[in-house]
Amino acid sequence: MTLHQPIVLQAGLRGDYASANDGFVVTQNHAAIPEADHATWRTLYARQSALLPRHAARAYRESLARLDVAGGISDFNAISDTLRARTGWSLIGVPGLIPDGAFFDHLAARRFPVTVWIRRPEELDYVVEPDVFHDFFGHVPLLGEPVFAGFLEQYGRLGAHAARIGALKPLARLYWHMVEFGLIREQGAIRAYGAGILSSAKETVHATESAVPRRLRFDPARVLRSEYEIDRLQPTYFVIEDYAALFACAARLPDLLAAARDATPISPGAADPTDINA
Ligand code: HBI
Ligand code: FE
Repeated sequence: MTLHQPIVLQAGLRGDYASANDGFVVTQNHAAIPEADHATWRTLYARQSALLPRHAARAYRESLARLDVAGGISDFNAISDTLRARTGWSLIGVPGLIPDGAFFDHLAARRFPVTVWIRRPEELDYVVEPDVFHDFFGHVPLLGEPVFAGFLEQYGRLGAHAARIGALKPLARLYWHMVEFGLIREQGAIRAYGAGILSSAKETVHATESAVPRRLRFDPARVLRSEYEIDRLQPTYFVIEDYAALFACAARLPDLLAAARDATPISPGAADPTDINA
């Protein structure tokens, strides 16, 4: 998905930005969601959930089961009540991609932006912009995992600092590699927790089972230098041993971001002398 091209609002993006407030929040009119959209959700949910027992991280699977959302697109307010009680996170409706500043501010306040529209049936396998299936099925379950939930808030708090020191690119790489495409080792097996992986049938199998991609031990400095390409299967993944590794990384970000800003980027799929295979 095009998460990191300059977001030119209203030009070319699908959502209804005209009705958004200054935080780019829109009201999710849950009662008005057409039955066809709920049916698209159920189709995507059934296909992806079949892959979870073998490929998804335990915390993701347990949290998704608790949310009980197989039947259709959820009412964000109802889910917020459940999440708030567990980790203090709530969901806000957005028309789609929103500017970095607004995005980071929401994360820093434990508000996760979830797109209010869903892809069309003919887009089942791939949609350019993140829709409610990517945002909700991919990202929301892990907001119920306390340590990851804490990391994501700390991550958001770094947004303003990164913008000030010209390090938004390294910060976006950390999100891409560790929030969208992160892997975790559990009982000796490599499992997916990243939203970009778990919301895509192809990527779920590729990331955890294919012999093609590199799987490297998570090293924050390396991740912050690692460029990526959108709309293709990732050539390199990073593997954590636990979510505490992400939380610890957030505490070091002010120094790491400045160093990564001045370092030579590493091309997608390229090896680096510091690499350690997971
Ligand atoms: N907007 N709605 C939405 N969702 C995102 O994931 C998102 C965004 N705007 C900016 C953005 N992500 C990136 O800056 C981060 O991935 C770093
Ligand atoms: Fe995402």
